Amino acid sequence: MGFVQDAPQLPHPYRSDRLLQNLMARAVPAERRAALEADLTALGDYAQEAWQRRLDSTRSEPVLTQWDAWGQRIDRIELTPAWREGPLLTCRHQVLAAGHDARAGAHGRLEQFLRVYVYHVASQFYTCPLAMTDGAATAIKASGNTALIERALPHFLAIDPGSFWLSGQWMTETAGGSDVGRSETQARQDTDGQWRLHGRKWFTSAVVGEAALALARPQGAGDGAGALALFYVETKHADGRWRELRIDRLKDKLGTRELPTAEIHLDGLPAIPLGELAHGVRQVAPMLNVTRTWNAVCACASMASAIALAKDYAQRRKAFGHPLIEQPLHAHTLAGMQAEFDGAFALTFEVAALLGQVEQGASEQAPLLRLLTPLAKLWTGKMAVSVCSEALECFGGAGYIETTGLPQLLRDAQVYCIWEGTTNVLSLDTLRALAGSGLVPLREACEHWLGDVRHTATREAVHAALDQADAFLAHGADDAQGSQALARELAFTLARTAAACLLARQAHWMHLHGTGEAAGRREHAALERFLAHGINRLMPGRADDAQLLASP
Ligand code: MFK
Repeated sequence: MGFVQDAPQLPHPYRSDRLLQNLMARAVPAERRAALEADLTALGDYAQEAWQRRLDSTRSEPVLTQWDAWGQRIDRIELTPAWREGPLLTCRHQVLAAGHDARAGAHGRLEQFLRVYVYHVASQFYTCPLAMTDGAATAIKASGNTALIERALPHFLAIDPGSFWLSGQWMTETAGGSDVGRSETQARQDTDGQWRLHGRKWFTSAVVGEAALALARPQGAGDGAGALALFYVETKHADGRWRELRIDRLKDKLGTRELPTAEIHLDGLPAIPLGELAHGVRQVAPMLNVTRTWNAVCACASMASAIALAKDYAQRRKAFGHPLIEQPLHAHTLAGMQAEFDGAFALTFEVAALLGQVEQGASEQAPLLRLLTPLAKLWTGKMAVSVCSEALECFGGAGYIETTGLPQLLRDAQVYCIWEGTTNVLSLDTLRALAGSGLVPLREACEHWLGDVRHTATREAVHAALDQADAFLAHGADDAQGSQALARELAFTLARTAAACLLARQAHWMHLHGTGEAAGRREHAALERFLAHGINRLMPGRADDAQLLASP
């Protein structure tokens, strides 16, 4: 047999991840690191085993069986091995509970999301229902509904797999994905006061949860989003049978195929209102902001895997007499991906840290968190697709071959910019977040992050981008249509501006606290390259979209 190429090996996602280790050194208190390191090491071991298992076994997907042999409706879903292992890993390593652990104080969220980052790819998107469970716990806490807090949170935040419950988030209907105000599901009240839900939910990722938060229109309420209410439901009887719901089918999706996303009918499912019987979108917003943070962290995790595999392969694969890593253009391509990723990682974990601070009482940071959350979500979602696509190209034809495990990275990545709000929905949410204090919270944060950083190029680029964004917003006050049309460019500009400051802060910190002569050089190179790609994405004038889209 002729030459056979070595397969790429997935490096340990914690032990070999310098960004992650540097972040821990800077942001996690020394006395909290040992427990976190033990979990990250174990989850990283699991990730490497899972990658090998993926290559060594035939890929499996969830299977829905609706009827048993005797005609009984059962709606049984068989899960993949990684999904069956999910509750144990989640509880043993506190992937979810760590974010709500009062002993961790403001660091809890950061520590939680570091675990999510290492676990995500191996979990086969079991992290999706974990995100929703986390979001549900957060929304229920925010509602102040003590009965539900006592009923659901001990299950959602359990560290014992035997009592752990997953929660879904049931919003999307055939009439409305982004525009949930068109929801048709009705909530009707029995004579004894019990609310029951009737209707159809069109994208329930993942349906296997024991509970869910669902939007529905109370009978007699008017049209529109303001009239929707938010309800808590439990999906199963004590013996495991489904309550008043049917699973119509599992979705046939481009990616995330191990995740059982379903279409369901609610046939009078008992439901408990979280709070007032209106303004359900406002009540579900804390959940959306948490799941959007998960989305950003998981997008980063997918990019980290793709880049790590491409870098590993570049050492193994030779072409034209040299390993790929020694070919200048290949190295330049990889380095560009790495620099963009460094920026995305910095912004995403700043959001994770801020979430913990705001939840622990730093309310002065709330406007900044409100703005950075959609920015991190939309930017990392889009970037994950381009980085994973570029990573596949680094393997040539092998990157296009299913059994290398690589194409799945790209197919899965496409979901990040769709679910939990598309790029455009999140761009419009950015305008909503700016409506209060404009750019003031971001300007102040940029100054704070830059601190005594002396890198003139960063300061100039950041100030220029912020000035242009301010001018855009001032103009937008007179031209709402125009500012909506360019909301995406604005959002990318703001995300990149924040990321540039955070990269500069990290480079400065490494320069001061890193070990060895080269301390901070790698981070400085990432900053320079990131700046070279440009921060400002705003167009110089208003686009004439109507002309371009006019029919012949
Ligand atoms: C592995 C990764 C993990 C990720 C988990 C994956 C789960 C995947 C499953 C799904 O994808 S579930 C479907 C997700 N669907 C969405 O995310 C819906 C997308 N659409 C939006 O986000 C719209 O912007 C929204 C429905 C929120 C807009 O609805 P409206 O009715 O036009 O909202 P409106 O009137 O602007 O806002 C209503 C209230 O909510 C306002 O407050 P007030 O009532 O006090 O005025 C808003 O300020 C507030 N609000 C809206 N978005 C908010 C928010 N508040 C805080 N944060 C936000 N993000």
